[in-house]
Amino acid sequence: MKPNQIRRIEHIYRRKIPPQKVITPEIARFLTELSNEIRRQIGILLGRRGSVEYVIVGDQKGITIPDLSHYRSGILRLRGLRLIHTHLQGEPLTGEDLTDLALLRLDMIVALNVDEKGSPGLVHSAHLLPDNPSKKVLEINPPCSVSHFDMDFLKWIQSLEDEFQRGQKSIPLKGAREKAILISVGKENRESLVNSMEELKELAESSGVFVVDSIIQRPRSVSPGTLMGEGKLKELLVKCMQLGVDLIIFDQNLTPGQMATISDLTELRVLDRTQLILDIFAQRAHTLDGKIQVELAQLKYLLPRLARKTLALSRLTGGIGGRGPGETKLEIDRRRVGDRIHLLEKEIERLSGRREQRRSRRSKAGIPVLSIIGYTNAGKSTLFNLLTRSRSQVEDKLFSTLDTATRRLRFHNIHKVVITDTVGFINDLPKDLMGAFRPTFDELKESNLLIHLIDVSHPRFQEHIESVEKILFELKLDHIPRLRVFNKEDKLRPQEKEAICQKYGGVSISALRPESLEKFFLAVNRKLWEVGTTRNQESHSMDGMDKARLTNEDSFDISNQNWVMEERGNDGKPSYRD
Ligand SMILES: Nc1nc2c(ncn2[C@@H]2O[C@H](COP(=O)(O)OP(=O)(O)OP(=O)(O)O)[C@@H](O)[C@H]2O)c(=O)[nH]1
Ligand SMILES: [Mg+2]
Repeated sequence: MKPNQIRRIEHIYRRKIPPQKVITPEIARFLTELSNEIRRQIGILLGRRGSVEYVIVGDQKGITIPDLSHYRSGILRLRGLRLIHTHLQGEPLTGEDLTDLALLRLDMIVALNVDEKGSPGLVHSAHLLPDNPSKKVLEINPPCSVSHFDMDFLKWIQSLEDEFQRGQKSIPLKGAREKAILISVGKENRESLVNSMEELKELAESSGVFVVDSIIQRPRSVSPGTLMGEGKLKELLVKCMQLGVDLIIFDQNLTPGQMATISDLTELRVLDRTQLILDIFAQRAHTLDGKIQVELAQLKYLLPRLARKTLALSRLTGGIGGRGPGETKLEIDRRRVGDRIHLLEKEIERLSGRREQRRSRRSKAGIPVLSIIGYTNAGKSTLFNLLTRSRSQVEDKLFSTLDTATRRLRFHNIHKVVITDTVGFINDLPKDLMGAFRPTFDELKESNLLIHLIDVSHPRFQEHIESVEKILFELKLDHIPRLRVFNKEDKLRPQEKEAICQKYGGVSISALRPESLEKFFLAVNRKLWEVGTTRNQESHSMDGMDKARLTNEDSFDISNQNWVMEERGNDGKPSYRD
């Protein structure tokens, strides 16, 4: 470009447009003439007061808009900038123009055609739309000449913003902490994506999120950088603005790169499945062990994501996903995170040493250990409470139990047993969480019997069984004798529960009905004392008398002292003491 052309371009910054006008015919002419002369597109970004905030010179086909992320924060608002730019080949707004409009949340985008003499031709314009019944994202106005392009811009933009706000407020939080849109992008069959999404929704709700919408996409090819294509991302962003949502949660686990790209592009807070689970754990961690384990898992997951100091991370430090246990602030500093991880690992080691001692004392005493395990929300704590008459947290939420609770009982007034309630499992249990919770899982290794509790009323209980058994295998717990117990039988018809017990092998109960536990006690009895376990030093099989007593006296009523609490701690707290 010639010096005088550069000077003229620089002069554009000094111009001001009356706030009521989108653009004046004088500036339009100035831009088209100059653009025609240099054969490049020229764009200006105008603020609400009519000041020229940026001047951009592109090439013949397009312009590149600079990073505007610092400009007017607040993802749910329009940017407060409109883009006016020239089009040299008489073309209307392009796909790219409309993507910019959405991703940058511009007040308006205007393409000014340049005719062959360099004068302004047709004006093409578009703007984003607030929530509307036809679910349209944006409005493209009919093209017109500059002189006809006349509106009170200030009044118009204010009413547009008001409408956006009304739309955002139309979805109340209903007691939740925040709103989110859930997204799943994958090539699996639709059914498995839908099922997994269903579970993500439960997870989100358990974490206190109100799910505004969930979007499942099965593209022919998954875009490696952003998972969803740019077009879909654009629609999603506008939807978020329309509905007042600034959090999106992916059902898939995102790579550090994907997470950074998506949150840079959209400026939304982005979480994935693992982070959501970690967040729930962070909310539920109450004991020192639990807090340390969760913090370690969070930091390990976060560490590779700290390589780039992105917006994503600075945004992660507040609210969901950024919650460290015990209000621990997550340091955005790799080295310090590394140090902290090291410290936590040592602390976990120290604590597991203490557990080890406790365990060995227990095993010397020869008391068999029964552990209730199973998919989250199966009813483990309910059963534990029923058996031990304690009051561990029971909730219709995923992962309501995080800390292991242990009680001693006396079985049939003869046998002492230790019974534990444990953290629930879930499909794709995050790797870092498994690692951090290893001491908890290691405790399960000492069990003489794993009570695998299954919510038989769940439509996908078979998948739950598979997930749990896969995790048991991964944790090297699959050699421990196991009893499948189908819980919530009260929700099934009698024939149904019989058929399931037959098919999968096990007994059915309802942890809400003590009278339903008869077969369960018999089965435990058989597993522990009749077959006899090598680890159980007290093991002896019951003689005929005992068995007769067990069955005849309806002795499975908890209240008749067949299972006697030997030791009780404060409610809800692990009470096992040696
Ligand atoms: N209908 C019915 N509901 C049950 C039964 N057992 C438990 N529930 C309910 O299932 C929900 C989950 O129970 P919890 O005992 O918290 O389940 P959990 O397996 O400990 O769950 P996490 O600790 O979150 O993994 C609660 O709302 C219970 O009231 C049952 O036999 N029948
Ligand atoms: Mg529980």
